[in-house]
Amino acid sequence: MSTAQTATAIIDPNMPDVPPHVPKKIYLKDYKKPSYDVETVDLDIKVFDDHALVDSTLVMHRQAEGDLVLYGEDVELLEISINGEALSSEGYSQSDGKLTISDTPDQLTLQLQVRICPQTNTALEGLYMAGTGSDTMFVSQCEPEGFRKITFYPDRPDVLAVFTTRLEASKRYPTLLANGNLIEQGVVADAPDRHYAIWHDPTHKPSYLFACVVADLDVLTDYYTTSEGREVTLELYAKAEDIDKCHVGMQALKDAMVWDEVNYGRAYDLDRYMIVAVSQFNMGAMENKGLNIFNTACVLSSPETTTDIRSFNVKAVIAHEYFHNWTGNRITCRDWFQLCLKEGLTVYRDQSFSADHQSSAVQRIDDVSMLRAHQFSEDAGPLAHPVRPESFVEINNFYTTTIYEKGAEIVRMLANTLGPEKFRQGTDEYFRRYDGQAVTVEDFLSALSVADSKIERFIDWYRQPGTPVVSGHQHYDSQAQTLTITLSQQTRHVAGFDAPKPLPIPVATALFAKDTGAIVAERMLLLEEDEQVFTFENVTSEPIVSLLRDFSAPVQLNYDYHDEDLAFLLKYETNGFNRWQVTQLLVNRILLKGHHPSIYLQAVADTLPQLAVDDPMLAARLLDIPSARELASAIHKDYDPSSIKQQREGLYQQVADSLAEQWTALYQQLPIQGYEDSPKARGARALRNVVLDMALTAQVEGADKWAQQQYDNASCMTERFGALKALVDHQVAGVNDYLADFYERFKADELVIDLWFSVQASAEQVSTDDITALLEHADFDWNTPNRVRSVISALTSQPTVLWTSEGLDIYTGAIQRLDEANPVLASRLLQVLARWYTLVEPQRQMAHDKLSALQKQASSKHVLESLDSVLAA
Ligand code: 0A1
Ligand code: ZN
Repeated sequence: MSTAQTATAIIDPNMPDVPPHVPKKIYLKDYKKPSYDVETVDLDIKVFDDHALVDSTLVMHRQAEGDLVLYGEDVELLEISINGEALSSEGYSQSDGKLTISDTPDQLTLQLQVRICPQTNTALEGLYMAGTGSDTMFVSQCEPEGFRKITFYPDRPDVLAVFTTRLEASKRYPTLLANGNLIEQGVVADAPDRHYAIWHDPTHKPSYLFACVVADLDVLTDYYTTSEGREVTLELYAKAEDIDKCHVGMQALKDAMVWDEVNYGRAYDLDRYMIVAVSQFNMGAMENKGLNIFNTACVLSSPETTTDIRSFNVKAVIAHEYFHNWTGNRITCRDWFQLCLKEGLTVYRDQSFSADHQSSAVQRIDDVSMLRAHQFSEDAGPLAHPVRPESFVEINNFYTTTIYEKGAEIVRMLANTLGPEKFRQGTDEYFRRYDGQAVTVEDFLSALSVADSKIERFIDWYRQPGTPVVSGHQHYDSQAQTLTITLSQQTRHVAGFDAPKPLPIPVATALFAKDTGAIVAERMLLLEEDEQVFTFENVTSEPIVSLLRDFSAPVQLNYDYHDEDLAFLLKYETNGFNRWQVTQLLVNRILLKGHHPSIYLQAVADTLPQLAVDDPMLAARLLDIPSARELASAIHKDYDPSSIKQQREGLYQQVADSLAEQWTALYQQLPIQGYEDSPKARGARALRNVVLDMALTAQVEGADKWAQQQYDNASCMTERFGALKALVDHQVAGVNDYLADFYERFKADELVIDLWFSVQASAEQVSTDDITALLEHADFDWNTPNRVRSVISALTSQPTVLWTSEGLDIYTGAIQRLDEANPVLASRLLQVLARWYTLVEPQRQMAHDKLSALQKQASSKHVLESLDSVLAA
């Protein structure tokens, strides 16, 4: 059989021989069905002190021509047999992480025994040991290709099987969990200090959704009855000292279960839903079937230790993982090129859930800020890729904001284009048609197009990289009483892709009467050509136009507004997102185009007092000045971090000074009261922290004391940490005592100590010496991604420090150090440097040299692939 016919043919067979350090690309166009399907898998995982043994029995049948191919990495093969007959080493071949067996029967039972070493697995993929000393646990992480680090397996998402898992370990680890239902447990015969548990998952699932946990954890239990009458036991597992921080997550889980029933008609399908909190985890959380594994930062929450922002994020991540049960698990991806199929749709669903639990305008503002700061800059740089990529070397490098957040924006456009009823009709059809299957983006669009065939035109959004720029102007004809709006679109041509085509862009539009501020017309314009003219009839006087309301498409908008028009919209727009949007436009014009700030300052002064009463959270956002990093993403050449910092600080100072009179009144209007978890209370806390920072900036008399008192009398972490951040950023006298106090109070709580590290590492005045000192602190730990991010990622919020020789040495040094130990994390850190080439000289050359030096040292394909792209800029 030729290799082109095997399952492995997704690796380009035409690739010339390349030096080993240049990783091989895999192409979507080469997709081939696997030659074998797996009906059932029986796993037996025995964990010992310094290794684990994994026995597996796979019942398989042929579904296409080709050899039987299994993937395996860092696994030592001890035994292999087919239909009970042991294979000698001539019976199979092993190379490049693949085990290939030729001339196999159509129906077979494959048995394997392998040895793995979770104790030395620092990559946090496969089965790994988390923790140290007597405080350890074993956890799995299989998405995307981690299962092959547990045993040899046809580890690809289009192979779906029924798993039965036996776990065996010392009784020091009383918690033995795997997917599905617990069917048996007991003591191991001949080894009374060891016990086992057997779990059976009746659903067909790909190996990336497999999970197991061997640990000593407490559990918070609750119950939920689904709309179909199923009694579900809900269990949240955490260390004993953290179990009281699981209530927020448990409530969020129940809320998410109701929400999915009401909004998508989707009920849960097993009798048990488990969540396990682990402190060493590369990402936020993982949706394994019936057994989610969560980074502690995304599941633990209590008012005393968790800020409102993080607590809200906990709820969103719980919902996200729960929603995956239908969008990802029951309907999964045919191959990893389709990652956005599950992620874009699930992010859209979690964003909608969150919007139902706070002001929908604030939710949209936060989602769009994130998209603009991270995804727009990714799309503008050398790591730009389509939402559905066509090739990759290492799929781990594609868990990007493009696939997640831009993917969600596409689903949002589809939902808005269809309207709620048709979108529901379309998603119902998607679930009906593809339940239990591994499918593609085309399948998704084809199901939605049952509701309206124009949906299929959106496929180009999945294929084309780059952020479209929509430009427009208007013409009012007073004779004809018509307003014409001309819109055009342009997308940059990204090397390696076809010339860009015009995309269908929904532009939500409203016309406002200049005299009354009332809306006189509202329409969704669908821009589908390079340029189009839209006419509004019976417009009796020239209106102010508000475009892209609620951010109806992920594009950049250039419209010939006067600053006064924007100030008008801040006053009269009814869409909260667009009110915020105009303040951001004004700020951008001041900072990047030199506009005079007076109109902006006046507009904010006029709006703030009332908004602070009506919607304090929106008021807090209104004072946003885009971060240095977001501003940098709009600069394509000669980016000078110090000049951006200066201008940004200058404008911030002007806002603070010009409203100096108001801060005292506003701060006092928002007194510290007992803790309450409502949108209004969260809004008041957010605004109070912003006002405190403004007051300190304006050197309002007594503001130092407000910060100290807020710290001392805080009712919750949002207040205490807000005060600490203000004390640190403004170097208020006694700040070191406050930092020491914070450390002493919370030193037993890793997540709070992460905050302690990050508030210092991202401080306005931080120096590279400070960063080095933090890295040398006894509590710093390279093996815990949250801790690494609390210093290394925090540094990226101070570009004037990051883009210095010492700053880059620290940052690239961290990547180098993690390259082998944890390549997923190393590569994610590296991707943040992608826009180095926009820097002004001599920083540009210096950044280039440091990245080239890193390239010479790096060895993981994750880091090498990212460096290849990043250096090609
Ligand atoms: N599917 C998860 C994200 C995730 C991806 C990779 C991981 O390990 C390398 C872990 C989690 C989600 O979307 O929530
Ligand atoms: Zn996800």
